[in-house]
Amino acid sequence: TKAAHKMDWISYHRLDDIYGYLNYLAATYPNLVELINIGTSYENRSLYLVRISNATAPDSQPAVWIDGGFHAREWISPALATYIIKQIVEEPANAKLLNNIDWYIMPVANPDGYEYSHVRSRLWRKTRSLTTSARCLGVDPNRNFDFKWGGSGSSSNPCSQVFKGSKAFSEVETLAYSKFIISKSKQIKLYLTLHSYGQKLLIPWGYDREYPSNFADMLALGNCAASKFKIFKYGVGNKVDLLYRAAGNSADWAKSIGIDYVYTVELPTRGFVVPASSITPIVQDFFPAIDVFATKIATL
Ligand code: ING
Ligand code: ZN
Repeated sequence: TKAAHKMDWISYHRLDDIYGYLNYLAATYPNLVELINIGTSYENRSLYLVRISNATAPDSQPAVWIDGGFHAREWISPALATYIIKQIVEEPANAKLLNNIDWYIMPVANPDGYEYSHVRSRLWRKTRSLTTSARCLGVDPNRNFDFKWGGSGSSSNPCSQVFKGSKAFSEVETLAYSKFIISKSKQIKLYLTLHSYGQKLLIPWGYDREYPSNFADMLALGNCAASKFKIFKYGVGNKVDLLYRAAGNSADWAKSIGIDYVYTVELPTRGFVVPASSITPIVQDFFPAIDVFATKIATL
C-alpha cells in the first residue's frame, strides 16, 4: 500500500506536510526519486532534498539545483519548489524533463525559520540560532555564504534582518547546503534559488556592480525563460542593477564555485504575506520556464 500525503497547491503547508510529500514520492517512485538527508538544522530538524533522475548510473549527466525556503516568511518559494517536484515526478506530460538531467530540489533550506514563521512570527526571515545578543536570534542565510562574506548589504548586528553571522557558514543549514552542492559541483550546471518578492530573475554578482564572464549567456537564457511567463512579466538582469548589493548571498557563492547558470528568482507576490489563492497562478505561470532551462542544460 502506498503512503499517503497531505500536499496540495491551494494552501500553504507546514514542514511535516512537505517532508511527508517527499517521503511519499521516494516510496512511490523508488526508481525516480531519492530522499537525501544532508544534515540537521540548529533546532534538530532534518535537512531534506530530493534527487529526481531516471539514470541508472548516478551523476553521469548534467544536474539542476533548485531551492526554496531560504527566507522563512517567503512561503511561496517552498510552494513553487514542491510544485516543480510534482510536475517532474507525477505529470507524465513532463517526462521529457528527465532526459539527460538529474534534478536536486530542496524545498525548505531553512526549516527552523519556516516553522517559526508558521507558529510564532509570520514575518520571520532568518535562521533561529543563538547570537551574541540574547534578545536577537538568527542569521540571514543569504548573507552567510563564503564568497565576499561580510561585504556591502550585510550587517554584523545580530538584530539586523541581514545579519551575516559570526563567520561564513556559521549556520549548520548553510554549511550542510554548501557541502552538498560542492559534492555535486561537477554535475550542477544550473542553479535556481527561489525567493520573494519582486518579479525578477536576478543574475550575479550581487556583492558589487560586477558581471561574471558569461553574463551575456545568463541574460539570454534568463530572457528566454522569462518570455514563457504569460501572467507575470519578470524583469531580468544583474542583482545590483535591479535590486541592491548583498554580499555573502548563496547565488554569488554558487557562481564562484563554477556553476554556469545561476539565478535568484524573486517571485511575483505583493509583499511576503500572500493569500493561498495566489499559489496556483504563480506556480503554473512559472513552470514553463523550467522547460527552457532544462533544454539548455541537457545539451551542456
Ligand atoms: N531577496 C534576496 C535577499 O537576500 C538578493 C535576494 C540577494 C537580492 C542578493 C539582491 C542581492 O535580499 C529576498 N527577497 O530575500
Ligand atoms: Zn528571500
